[in-house]
Amino acid sequence: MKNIVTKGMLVAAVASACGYAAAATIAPMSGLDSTKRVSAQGAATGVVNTLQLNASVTTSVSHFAGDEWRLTLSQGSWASVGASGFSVACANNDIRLDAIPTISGGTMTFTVNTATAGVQSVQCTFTSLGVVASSLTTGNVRVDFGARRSNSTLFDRDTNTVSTTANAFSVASQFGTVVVSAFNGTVDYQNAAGKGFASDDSTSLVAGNEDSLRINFPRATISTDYSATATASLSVVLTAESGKRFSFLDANLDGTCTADEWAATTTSNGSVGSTSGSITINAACTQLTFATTTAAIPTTADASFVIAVGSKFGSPSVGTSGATITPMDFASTGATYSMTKGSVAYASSSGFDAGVWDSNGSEVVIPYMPVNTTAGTAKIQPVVYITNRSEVSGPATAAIRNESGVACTADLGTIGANRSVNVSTALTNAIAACYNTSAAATEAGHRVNIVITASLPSATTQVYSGFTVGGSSRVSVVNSSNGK
Ligand SMILES: [Ca+2]
Ligand SMILES: [Ca+2]
Ligand SMILES: [Ca+2]
Repeated sequence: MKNIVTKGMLVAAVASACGYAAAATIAPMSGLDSTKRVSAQGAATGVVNTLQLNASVTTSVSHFAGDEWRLTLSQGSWASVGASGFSVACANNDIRLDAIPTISGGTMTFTVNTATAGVQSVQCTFTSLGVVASSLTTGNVRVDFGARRSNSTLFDRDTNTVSTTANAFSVASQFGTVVVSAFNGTVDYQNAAGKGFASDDSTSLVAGNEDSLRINFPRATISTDYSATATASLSVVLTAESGKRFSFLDANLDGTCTADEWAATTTSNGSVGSTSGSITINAACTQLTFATTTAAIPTTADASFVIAVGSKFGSPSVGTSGATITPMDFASTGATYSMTKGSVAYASSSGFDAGVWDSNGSEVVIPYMPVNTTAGTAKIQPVVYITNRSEVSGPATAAIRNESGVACTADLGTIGANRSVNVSTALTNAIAACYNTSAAATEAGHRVNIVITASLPSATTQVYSGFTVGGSSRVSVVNSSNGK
């Protein structure tokens, strides 16, 4: 039978020299390769259907007609006797066992038909004990011997815990530990108007600068027999950070994405590539799905799958078609992969961290700003303008901290190209919402540090900062953009 593999082992029950009753021994026979490791993936998907063991049991006590013998398999199930070409014979016919044992999962139970009275050391050879490959789980595949008299419920005759156990072979994954190299790109606002990444991972999958996600499926550090080979199906699903979208792949900027919109050469700057397979995107532009039926299965070499995302243009600018890349922090469990063959998962993750895209936009620090929202002469009102002297339009936010170190954020809206935008009210409202929790706090006012981050080129972004007291008496406050 082409798909049946035979191994040999010895199950020996030997008498102890000091008269200790029934010390049985199981050990690999000469010729048994108990170091063999069967691929769990190959066994699960039919690379081998049935593995066979040859086993030998040598008794150390007398056995009797009506006794039962049991061979117990760990990590899997016995195949039916008929399927494996099984036979059993004992030396000199001093013991005769039923030719057809009772098999239930990993237990195989024989009834002793006849036994020569007074004979204690009888060797019985079991040939072609079949193991169902698809039933195997990883670990050492062990056979335990035990016998019982007809008046006993336990198979503890002619046994002890050490010598009546033998490892036949082991089952191990042919995969090593899967490694994910996550996204880590910087959306470039300094030279690419936010439409490309600052550097190129050079995967050759995207013409311009791209950032890439790599899933490495390494082969196991130990060799396995009956390994699955060739190809499997692989699916990778990438979900955008909550509330954000892969809008740079929306080539016609109509708010929805289609499977191949990024292929448009005249309307799209965004580009996606992968080492094989097809790529689809959902209509909401929030989920990318990569699928292939030809993913290499790691056998003698590692296999990897790469997804690259970025700009198809080497130097995109404000005039390049398409939207900017939205910086995002992919959720720690926002991406999945699954390599399968039929219904068997070779390797999978129900959720992994796909990394982060940050940006190199402009950052301006206002080290100190007093704020007091009390009405009247005590009122201190920040006055902050962001000036953008570039052709790029981009969003701005503020990260604020008070004297107690409590963080607060403010959305400062979009700063259009070539203009100054007054963000004073947005800042003041955010500070009031974050910190004014009591009348006393309002009266005492706040002293805060403000860091403004804008998706704009640094060289052409300036901030004016100051404040008014009681509605007049404007005072300038130094910030890190002064002097530009
Ligand atoms: Ca490239
Ligand atoms: Ca990268
Ligand atoms: Ca669209």
